[in-house]
Amino acid sequence: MTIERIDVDVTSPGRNFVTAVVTTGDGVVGLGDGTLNGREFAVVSYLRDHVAPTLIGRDESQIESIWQYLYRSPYWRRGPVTMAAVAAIDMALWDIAAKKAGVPLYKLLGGASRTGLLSYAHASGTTIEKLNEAIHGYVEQGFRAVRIQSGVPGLDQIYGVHDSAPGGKYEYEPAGRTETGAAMRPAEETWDTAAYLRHLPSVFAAVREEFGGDLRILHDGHHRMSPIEAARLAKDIEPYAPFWLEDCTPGEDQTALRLVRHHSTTPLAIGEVFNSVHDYQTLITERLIDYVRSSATHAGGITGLRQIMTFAGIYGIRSGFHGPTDVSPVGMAANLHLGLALHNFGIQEYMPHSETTLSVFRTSYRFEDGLLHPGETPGLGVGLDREAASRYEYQPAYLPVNRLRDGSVHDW
Ligand code: EZ4
Ligand code: CO
Repeated sequence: MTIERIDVDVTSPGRNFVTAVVTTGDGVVGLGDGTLNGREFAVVSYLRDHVAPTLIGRDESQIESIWQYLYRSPYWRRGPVTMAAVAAIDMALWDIAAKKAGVPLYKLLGGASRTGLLSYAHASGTTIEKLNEAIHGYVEQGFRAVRIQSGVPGLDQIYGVHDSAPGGKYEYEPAGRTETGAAMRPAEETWDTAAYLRHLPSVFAAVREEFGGDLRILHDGHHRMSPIEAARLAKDIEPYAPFWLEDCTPGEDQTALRLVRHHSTTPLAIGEVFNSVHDYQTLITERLIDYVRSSATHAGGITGLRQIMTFAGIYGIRSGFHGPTDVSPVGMAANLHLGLALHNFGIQEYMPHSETTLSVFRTSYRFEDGLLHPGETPGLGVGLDREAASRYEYQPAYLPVNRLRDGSVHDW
């Protein structure tokens, strides 16, 4: 059969999502996530204006060939916009292939290598007490791993740090909506690396004391440290046996991690902003990381992410796929099917979507006893209620800008 039509849906049920809806001549529909937080319409245009017209009439079962066509042929390769667009098509084609085969997608990717995917939750608190309260909430839900982010004395607002809402809701939304109207601009936050480095080891100490040695504890540095600052933090938290330190330095500077490695045995994870296997070349061959942080959505789909994981596997490096709310339920399902099949799976980030999001995207993945499972529905196992989706209009929203105390723009 052939691809008959490609629609690109934009909807905002709680946050913005971009979804490719690919329909074949025999009426099978596949979904792919192309959401790029804060740059949504760049991907929409790439898909509508430059990709969809070139794919109509092609054999939708030629997933690898279409991936290579979209990657190699346009001359301009890689980059977050291009690779999110490639991802959206790739996921939709895998969804169609598995639906046609009548199997959940993981069975086409080699079948299950495990019974479920170890997952971690996001716990945060403006104080250590509030943070511990949030961790208790997640442990009670069955999580065996948590990412801990905490307030820092002297800093007002830190990205990803919120106290739990009453009623045990621990959600936060990465992209904030501020300054509406003509002056629509991202929020601004003030950052101080020295204050953070002084405070964070005491947070790790307190959490270990409260929860003992079994709980896996992760932390995200959001690319804010220089190599020498990152080395110091990795060394200072090492006694508390972190599961990983994520994004300690700006991602594109691959050799920065050599210095961190020289000073510490704290496991390192990086890559949520990467979009191709080439971004990992030095990191993987020099064994500078322990976990790959990419998601199918931002790394060229299941085909692109599988390339990265095959390469990583040769060096014993495992997955830790990105799973924030800006990876749509479709993208999350793609991560889960691949994770279940991979030999070198490590851990999966799990930031549950809001009820509003899940009323538009109907998922069949499940979370039980600390583990995620993609479910047994044929394909990716996610349905999009396009009627409901059309009622949620796009809302401009951005990640905050990060500045140092002197007003200079800082990494992130
Ligand atoms: O900042 O998803 O590990 N998770 C993260 C996220 C990212 C956002 C970017 O869109 O760092 O919160
Ligand atoms: Co991160």
